Amino acid sequence: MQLKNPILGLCQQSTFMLSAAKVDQCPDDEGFEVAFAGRSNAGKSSALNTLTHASLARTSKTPGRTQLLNFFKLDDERRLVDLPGYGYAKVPIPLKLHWQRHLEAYLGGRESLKGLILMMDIRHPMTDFDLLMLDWAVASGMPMHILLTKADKLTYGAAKNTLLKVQADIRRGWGDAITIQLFSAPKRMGLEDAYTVLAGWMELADKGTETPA
Ligand SMILES: Nc1nc2c(ncn2[C@@H]2O[C@H](COP(=O)(O)OP(=O)(O)OP(=O)(O)O)[C@@H](O)[C@H]2O)c(=O)[nH]1
Ligand SMILES: [Mg+2]
Repeated sequence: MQLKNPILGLCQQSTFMLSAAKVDQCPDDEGFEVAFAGRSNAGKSSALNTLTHASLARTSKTPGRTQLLNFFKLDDERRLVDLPGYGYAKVPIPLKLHWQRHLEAYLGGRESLKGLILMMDIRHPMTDFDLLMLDWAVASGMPMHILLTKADKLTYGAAKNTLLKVQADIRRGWGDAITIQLFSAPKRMGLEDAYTVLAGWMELADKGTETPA
């Protein structure tokens, strides 16, 4: 059977590549990279694991767990990146400053970064960190797609209402280029939409249905 979306096959075969404590430890800045950003505990690692059908990224009940830039290889030119959680109060200040510097250097300087997936806990959307990231994405012309995570924590109706409200706020404040959807890791909700976004950014959208020349 042919996979409808080739990104699925790549995600299923993804492997851990390396952890970088600093920008100069990142893999060569070539090809296509998509980074998963969000406030600490928003569900970045869980979303990444659900999309890759593997337990590649470490998840934790303790916010602030991901403290390195973790790279996952999809193929020779494509990577996903789990970014460290941002804004966790209990992380010591020097470590916070260290991460802020390196995250900013990564986001600002990474040529191969094709898009940013921003995770927001559906029960606490639009934190100060999220607003900063939205501003940054618009100012730098970086494509952004938002996952409202932990949608399983609300009834479907309440989740849908939150989606519509946050979507309207974002359109008003940041324009309609930024897309948004519901997501749940345990329920595996929202996978198809997320794959479509990844495939588009990684220029894989049409290859699966191409007829050979
Ligand atoms: N119910 C539910 N829980 C989730 C979901 N996604 C994540 N969680 C839980 O939320 C907690 C944090 O998830 P992580 O994926 O580790 O969050 P993170 O954003 O990577 O956190 P840091 O790396 O610390 O910044 C864990 O206990 C997860 O099991 C979801 O969709 N539904
Ligand atoms: Mg994490």
